[in-house]
Amino acid sequence: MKITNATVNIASPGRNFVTLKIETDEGIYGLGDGTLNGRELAVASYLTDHVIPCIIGRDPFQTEDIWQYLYRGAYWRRGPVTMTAIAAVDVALWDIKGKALNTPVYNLLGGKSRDGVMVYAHANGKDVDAALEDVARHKDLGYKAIRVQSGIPGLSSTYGVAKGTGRYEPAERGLPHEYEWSSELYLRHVPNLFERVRAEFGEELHLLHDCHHRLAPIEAGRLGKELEPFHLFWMEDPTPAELQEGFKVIRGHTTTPIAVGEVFNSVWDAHELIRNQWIDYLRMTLVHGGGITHLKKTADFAAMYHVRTGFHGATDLSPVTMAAALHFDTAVHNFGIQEHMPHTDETDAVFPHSYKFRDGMMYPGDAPGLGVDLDEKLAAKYPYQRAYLPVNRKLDGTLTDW
Ligand code: EZ4
Ligand code: CO
Repeated sequence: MKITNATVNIASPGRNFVTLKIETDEGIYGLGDGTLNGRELAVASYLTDHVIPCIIGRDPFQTEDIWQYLYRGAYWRRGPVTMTAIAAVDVALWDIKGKALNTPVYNLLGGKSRDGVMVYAHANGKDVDAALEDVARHKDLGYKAIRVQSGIPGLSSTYGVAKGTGRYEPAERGLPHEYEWSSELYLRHVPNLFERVRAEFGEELHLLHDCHHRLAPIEAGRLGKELEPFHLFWMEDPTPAELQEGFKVIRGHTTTPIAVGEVFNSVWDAHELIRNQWIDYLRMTLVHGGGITHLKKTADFAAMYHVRTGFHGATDLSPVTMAAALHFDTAVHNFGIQEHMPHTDETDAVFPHSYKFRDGMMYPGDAPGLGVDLDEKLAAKYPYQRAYLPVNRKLDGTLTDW
């Protein structure tokens, strides 16, 4: 089998997505997600101008050699644009393999290790009462694990909380919007939020929280310690992770489990975190972490250090990534949990898929390959729209981590 053609589709059904379609001489094609939130066109160009010309004529079954060719062969290694482009190719090739062998991708990764994949939902509200209502709503939908974020008294807006009555979507149309931040106000508020959630819902629900890289390590240590009575499933991205040793400080102060890495793109972003057992869950996922080929090796390495997977699954990860993640989660032994932020109806219509949600769990379905498609005619009705993630400023105007 040979790769004969590859095309990049850029569409905005509810939000922007970049999708790679790789075609073969046997009529089988595969899909890969190349969406990098707020930087979509850079990946599209990397694919169209630099990657696609190099893969035409190759054997699509050679996922290992093609991965090495695009990684080592580029000389310039790593980085989110490069690794997202490599991931798009890699995932599309696994899709082709599954279709060619007439089997779901999970069977190529070790087969089913579990019947279903536990997912967590996002609950949020402008204040604690509204957040509690949203937790109740998600519990009624069947979720067994729920991430809780709420507005912070004294701040006009914050990460994870919907602005109006609509759903929360981090990227906003136009140029970057500016948000306010104060770690002091945040640290004062969050323990109260979780005290109220546990008092109302008891111990059974798994509770998660995303600090979204805003704290210094010692502040994160304090928060983790104060959250201990509420038994969180995890505290996510407590501090920016360029300095991997920062997590040693956090670990020294709290038993609240730590998840990190939705912005990672290589095992080298996490190898100190993993081998020193400073984290419990790794969030680096297929689309930004070099695809199935690199994540499988990373997950196997993490397993030796009791680190489990907790894949990023926000709306900027397209249904192609969601499908691929569910196959991976079904097969990999050290699966922990999968994030689930449902896509809009427009997105779901452009990407018909066989995965399903039922009673707090998701299932990849048994279609050959990934079980997801791209309706190119419908996608053409939704042209790309410029959108960015917000930026964050402290109350005195200093730019800080969003
Ligand atoms: O901010 O996906 O845990 N989920 C998250 C997301 C990220 C966005 C960035 O593109 O942190 O909301
Ligand atoms: Co996050």
